[in-house]
Parts: sequence; C-alpha cells; structure tokens
Amino acid sequence: MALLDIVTLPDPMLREQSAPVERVDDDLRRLVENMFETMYKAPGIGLAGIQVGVPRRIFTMDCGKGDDDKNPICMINPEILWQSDDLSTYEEGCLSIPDYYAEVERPASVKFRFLDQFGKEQEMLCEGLDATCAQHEFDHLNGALFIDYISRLRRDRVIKKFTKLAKQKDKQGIL
Ligand code: GNR
Ligand code: NI
Repeated sequence: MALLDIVTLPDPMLREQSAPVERVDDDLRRLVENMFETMYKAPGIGLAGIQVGVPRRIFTMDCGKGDDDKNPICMINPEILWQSDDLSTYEEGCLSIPDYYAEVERPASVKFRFLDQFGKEQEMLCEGLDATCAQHEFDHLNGALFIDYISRLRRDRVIKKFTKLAKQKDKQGIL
C-alpha cells in the first residue's frame, strides 16, 4: 500500500479527459487500494484517478459516517443510466482545490452502471451525498470541476489564488 500525491489546481492535468480502463487486473486493483488509502488519509469522501495523475476512468468513494459505517465503492468505466429531475444542493469541496467550498446543485438521484474492482458489472442507484459525490467524481473523468458550476467571477478568483500560490511555492522550491 502506498499514499499517492494529489494533483491540485491549476495543474492542467485536472482538465484532461480520462480514457477507459482496458483491463481490470492485479495492477489496477493495486491502484484501487492505493486510491482508497490516499482518499481516507486526506481525508476525502471521493477520489478520481486523474487526481493522483492516472488519466483513467476510475474513482473511489466512501460516504459512510466513519469507522463503523463504511461504504467503500470503486467505479470503473462508469456510465450514467438515469438521473432524476429533482435537484439537491450540497456544499462541495475537492481535494484538488484545498480549503475552498461552494454550494452546487445537481440531480438528487443518479443511476450508474460500472465495473467493480473485480471486473464485475454493477448497477447502483445513488441518492443523497452518494449521488453528489459520485457525480463530482464522474465529472473529474471528463476534466470537469465543481467550480465550473459557480459564477465566472468566483471561479476566476479561485483559479487566480491557486495560480499565485503555485508560483510562490515554485520560487521557494517546494515540489
Ligand atoms: O472529500 C470530498 N468531499 C466532497 C464534499 C462534497 C461533494 C463532493 C466531495 S468529493 C471530495 C473529494 C474529491 O475531491 N473528490 O474528487
Ligand atoms: Ni474532487
């Protein structure tokens, strides 16, 4: 098991389209284990491949409430089969945009089809925080971020802040 480095704004990788996973094998299962470990450690409730520099259509999530309420889910090559007309709003954050939060409105329920880490096809109806999180992760596979749903003014401000921060770190020789 290993902790992976998380890619943050304004890294252009976050805007990449991820490619389908071709084989669900031991190498991929090792990646999944490392993504779960990285996600729990962060801590976060979801993590997409591209956030750890792997541009493949895969994400992990766990919206459980803690040690005795765990719900680890890994979706590989997910597709959205259905989404509800009714919407729900959550305050979202992203491990790739640390310490920034904003309310985002999305379909309240979404049905996914995907492969699990054993290569078995699954269908899952996600609701509540699960639905929000799974859609946030699905967006990452297409290079989309939750800040794409806020006003342009606020988005530009966040990107500017992280760009400035990255330049400062660069100068100091961090990373
Ligand atoms: O840890 C996370 N919390 C979160 C809160 C509300 C909606 C979505 C999320 S996902 C985020 C982790 C992350 O960046 N996943 O891509
Ligand atoms: Ni995210």
